[in-house]
Amino acid sequence: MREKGEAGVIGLAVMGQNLCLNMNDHGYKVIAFNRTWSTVENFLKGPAKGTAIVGADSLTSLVNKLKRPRKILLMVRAGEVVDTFVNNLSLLLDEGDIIIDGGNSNYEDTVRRVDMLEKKGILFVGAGISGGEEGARRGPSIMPGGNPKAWPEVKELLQDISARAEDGEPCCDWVGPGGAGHFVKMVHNGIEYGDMQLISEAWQFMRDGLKLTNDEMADIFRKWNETELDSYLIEITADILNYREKESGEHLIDNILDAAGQKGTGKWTGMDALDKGIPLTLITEAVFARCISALKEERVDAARIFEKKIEPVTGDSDQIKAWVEMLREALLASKIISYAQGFMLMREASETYNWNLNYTQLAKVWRAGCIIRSAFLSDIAEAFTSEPDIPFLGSAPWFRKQLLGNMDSWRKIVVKSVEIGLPMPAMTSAITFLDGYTCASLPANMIQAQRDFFGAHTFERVDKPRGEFFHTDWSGHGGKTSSTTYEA
Ligand code: NBP
Repeated sequence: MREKGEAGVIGLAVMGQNLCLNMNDHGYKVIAFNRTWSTVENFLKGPAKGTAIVGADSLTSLVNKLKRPRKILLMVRAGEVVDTFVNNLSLLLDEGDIIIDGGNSNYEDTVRRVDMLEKKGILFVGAGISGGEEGARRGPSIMPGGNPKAWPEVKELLQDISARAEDGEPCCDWVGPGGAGHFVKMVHNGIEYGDMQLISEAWQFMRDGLKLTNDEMADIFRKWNETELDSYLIEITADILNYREKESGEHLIDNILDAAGQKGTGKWTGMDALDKGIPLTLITEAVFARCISALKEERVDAARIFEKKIEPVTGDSDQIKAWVEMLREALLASKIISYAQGFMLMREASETYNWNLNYTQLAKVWRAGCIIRSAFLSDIAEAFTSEPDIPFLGSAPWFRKQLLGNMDSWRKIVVKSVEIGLPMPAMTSAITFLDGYTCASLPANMIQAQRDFFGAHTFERVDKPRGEFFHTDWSGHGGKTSSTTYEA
C-alpha cells in the first residue's frame, strides 16, 4: 500500500463497520481491524467491497499502515476490552498519536484512560456516539471529550462524519476535558430511557385506557409528530404501530414480550444522580420501569392474585379525542421535566469536574443524528443562549409557558391513570417533581425533627441564618450531645 491510512477503526460490529463506510464516503482512507479476522474478511468482501477500506490482520499492521499522528477509533464492547486495546496500542503508538473510544464507556474509565495515556504522550478521546446503525452509516451525533490537545487533530474527521442539523451545523463539537464526552453521552442515553418510557406510558394509556387500535394510535403519533413533540422516537413509534408481520398480517408489537432489556447507561445516569444528590426522578423511574417489566412471570402471577382489571375510560368519540389531546400535553410537559433534570445533572457534573459545559452547544449536537433528536432541542438551545446559567430549564419562558399551559391536562391524565390502575411512573414522577421543586414549604422540617429526635442529627431554624445547627432534647431524657453534620 503506497498511501497510508488516515484513520484506523478497531471493532467491526454494527457500529464499526458503518463508521468505516461513513469515513470512506467522506474521502478518508480507513484501515480496519477486528479481533476475529473472518469478520474483517467478510466486511471487505461484503459491505466494504469497492471502497478504499483496507484490512489489518494485527494491531502492529494497523499501526504501521496509518499516517502520523495516527487516529484510531475503538468501536468495541465497553469495559475491559477497551482497556486491553488501550494497553496494547500504547506499546505500539508514538507521542502525539490519538485513540478515540467511540463506545459507551463509563466516564470514570475515560478519565483514568486520558490520564494514563497522557503520561505516555498519547492523546485519548472519549467520544459518545449516538444514532445506532443508521446514524453510524449516514451521520451520528458525536460528543467528544478527553485530552483537549487531540481536538484540533480529530475535529475535521469527526465533524465530517457526523450528522448535520437543518442549519448545516455539524452535530459534533468538543464537549470538555476528562470524561466530559462520555458523561454527556451517558445523560443522553438516560434521556433516551425517559423519552421511551414516556411514549410507552402514553401508548398504554391509549391502548388500555382509551381502547384505541394500533392503527388509530399510529395515526395519533403521526399527528403528534407535527406538533412540539416532533422527534425521531415519536416517528418510529408510529411506524412500529403500523408494522404487520408478513405471514400473519398481525401487528408485530402485539407479539413482542413486554420485558424491556437494558445495557446499563440508564442505570449509570441514575446512580450518578444519586451520588451527586440531583433529583433525576424521571430517568430513574424509567430504569425501574424496565426492571419491573423484566419481572414478567412474577407480574403475571401477581395480576392473577390481585385480580387486576383496568376499567377503560368511557365517553363518545369527541371525549376520547379530548383525552388524547390531554395526553399529548401531559407527554410534552413530562418530557420537559425529563430534559430539565438531565441538564441539572450535567450542570452539577460540570461544576464538580470543572468541565465548563456549554449547554447550548450540547442541545445543538443532539439536534440530528442521535436517538433523542427532536424539534424541541432547538428551543433548549435558545433557552440556554438567552440564559446560560438558568438552574432549571423549565423556568425559561417557552418551557414555563408549556408547563403552565399543559398543567391541567397533565394532572387529569395522571389522576385518571391512578384511578383506573394504569402504571404511569414517569409522567407521575414528572409532575410530582415539579410540585416539589415549585413548593416553597416542603414537609422536610418534619424529617429534620424526627432525625434530631432519634439521632440528635440537628436542624436549621427558619428564624436563624442558614448553616447554624440546633439540637433539642425532645423527650426530656436525651443528652445535650448532637451528632456531627455531614453528607453521606
Ligand atoms: P458490540 O458492543 O457488540 O462489540 C462488538 C465488538 O467488540 C466486536 O468487534 C468484537 O470482536 C469486540 N470484542 C468483544 Br465483544 N470482546 C472482545 C475481546 N475480548 N477482545 C477483543 N474484541 C472484543 O458492538 P457494537 O454494537 O458495534 O458497539 C460498539 C460500541 O459502540 C459499544 O461500546 C456500544 O455500547 C457502542 N454503541 C453501540 C450502539 C448500537 O446501536 N449498537 C450505538 C451507540 C454506541 P469480535 O468480532 O472478535 O467478537
